[in-house]
Amino acid sequence: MGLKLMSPIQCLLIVLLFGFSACQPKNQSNGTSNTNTDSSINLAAQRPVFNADSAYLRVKAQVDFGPRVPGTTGHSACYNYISNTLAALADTMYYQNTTAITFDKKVIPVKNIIASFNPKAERRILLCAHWDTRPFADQDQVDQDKPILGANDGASGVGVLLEIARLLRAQPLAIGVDIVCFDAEDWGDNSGKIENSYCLGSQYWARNLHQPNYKAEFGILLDMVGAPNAIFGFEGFSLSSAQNIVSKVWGAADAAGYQQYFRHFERGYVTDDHYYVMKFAQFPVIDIIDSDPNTNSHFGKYWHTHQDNMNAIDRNTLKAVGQTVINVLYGL
Ligand code: AHN
Ligand code: ZN
Repeated sequence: MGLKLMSPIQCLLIVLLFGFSACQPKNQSNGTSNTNTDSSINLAAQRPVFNADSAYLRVKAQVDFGPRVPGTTGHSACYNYISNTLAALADTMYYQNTTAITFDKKVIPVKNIIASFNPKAERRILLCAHWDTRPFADQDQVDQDKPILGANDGASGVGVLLEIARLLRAQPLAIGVDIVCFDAEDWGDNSGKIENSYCLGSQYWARNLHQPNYKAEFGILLDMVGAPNAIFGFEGFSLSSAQNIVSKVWGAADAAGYQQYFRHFERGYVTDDHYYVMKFAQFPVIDIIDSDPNTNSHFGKYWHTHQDNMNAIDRNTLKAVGQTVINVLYGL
C-alpha cells in the first residue's frame, strides 16, 4: 500500500495501531532533530536486551548434568549440550579434542568448544569461560573428595555466553566475535606447589589456536559471574596488561547502573584462563571474576565447596555481567 493511496482515516487507524512513524517513509528523520541525535538514539536502540531468565536456565541446564569433571558422563552430556546450543547459533564451529596429564597424574580428555560469529571480519573480540568443574571440594568441611556442582565456578560464565550467542545471532554485529569454552580449568593443585596445574584447556588453546595466528583485539573472560551480590574488582593481570579494556568494561557497567557489582578496587592477581591466553596468544584479556575480601581465598564462601549449587546463582548478577558485555560489544 503506497502512502499516496492512504485516506486520512486509514492513516489514523495505522497511527493508533503502530504509532506515528508508521505513516512516514522509513529511514527519514523528521525535520526538527539533527543527525547526531538520531544516530545516538539508534545506537541505544541497537543494543540487544540480555535476558537473565534465559541465562539462568542455561546455567541450570549445565548443573542438571551433575558435576562436569573431565572423563565423566556429566562432562560428556554437558559437552553435547554446549556444542549443540552454540552450533545452532554460530556461523562456524571448531572443536579441539586432546588429552592432558593433571597435577595428580591422571590422563584426562580436554575438549575446547569454539563458536565464531562473522568469521570473515578482521576486527574480532574473544569471549571465554571454562565449562568443566572441579573434581574435589577441598574448601568444604565435608565430602572433600567428592566433585562439586560448579554452578557458579563453571556454569555461570558459559550460561552468560550462551545467552550472548543468542543475541549475536538475532542481531549480528559488523565485527567478529569468538566464544571459546575452555575445558579442564579447574583440575588444579591447591597447595600452591605445582605451577600451571590449572587452566589446561586454555593452555592448550593458546598454544594451538583454532585458526593459525588468531588474534582478537581483546578478550573478556567470565569466571564466577553469577553469585548473589557478587563483587568484581580489578584483577591484577588484567590491570597490568589490559588496563584500557578494564576501563572500558567497568565504564560500561557504571553507565548501565551496575556499580553495585563492578567495583573500583584492586582484588589481586588470579592465575586464570586469561593469563595463559595473554602469555601464549599475545593479546589483552581481562577477567571478570567474583571476589570476597572477607575470605582467606578472596573468592566467595561457596568456592570449591558443595555450596556452589544453584543457590549460588542470582539472575540479577547474570544480568549485570551479560548486559555489560553486550553494551561493550554493541558500542564498539
Ligand atoms: C587459582 O586458584 C590458582 N586459580 C583460580 C582460578 C579458578 C579456579 N577459577 C575458578 N576456579
Ligand atoms: Zn574453581
